[in-house]
Amino acid sequence: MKVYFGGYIRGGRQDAELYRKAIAALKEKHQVLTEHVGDLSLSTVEDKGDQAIYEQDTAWLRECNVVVAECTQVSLGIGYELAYAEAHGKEVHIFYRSKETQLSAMLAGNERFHIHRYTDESEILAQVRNIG
Ligand code: 6K6
Repeated sequence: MKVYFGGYIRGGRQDAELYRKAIAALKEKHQVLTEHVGDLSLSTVEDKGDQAIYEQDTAWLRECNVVVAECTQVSLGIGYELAYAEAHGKEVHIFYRSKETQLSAMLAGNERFHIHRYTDESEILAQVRNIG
């Protein structure tokens, strides 16, 4: 399957290493369209420009089969992506550390979303390997 992985970017990159490992686990069985989300070497300031990012990411959201999003950190970009994915009928998996955050009711209350709580890295890696 083609996977769109979404993670927090402009607000901070504190979970980028975790995203990189989750993407690597997904790549054991799937194609991941958004590997840059886990790339710590990429700058969040000098990127390719907002319009190009928006056009590319929405094209990948239309192309993918499944969306996987890590939502422990609050991100407007991910919230937008999840609504866009739902509007396009995509399967959506949301992961978050329930000890650190209370997930927005707009995600937790949506029965079309698959919500996964986890506590540590080994748990999310096992959970993403179960997708598909
Ligand atoms: C820097 C580091 C990695 O990529 C970059 C360049 N910037 C972006 N490139 C591609 N997608 C982006 C970029 N900034 C945000 N996005 C998309 O929005 C990603 O798909 C994320 O899932 C989401 C994060 O939004 P914010 O609001 O946390 O930035």
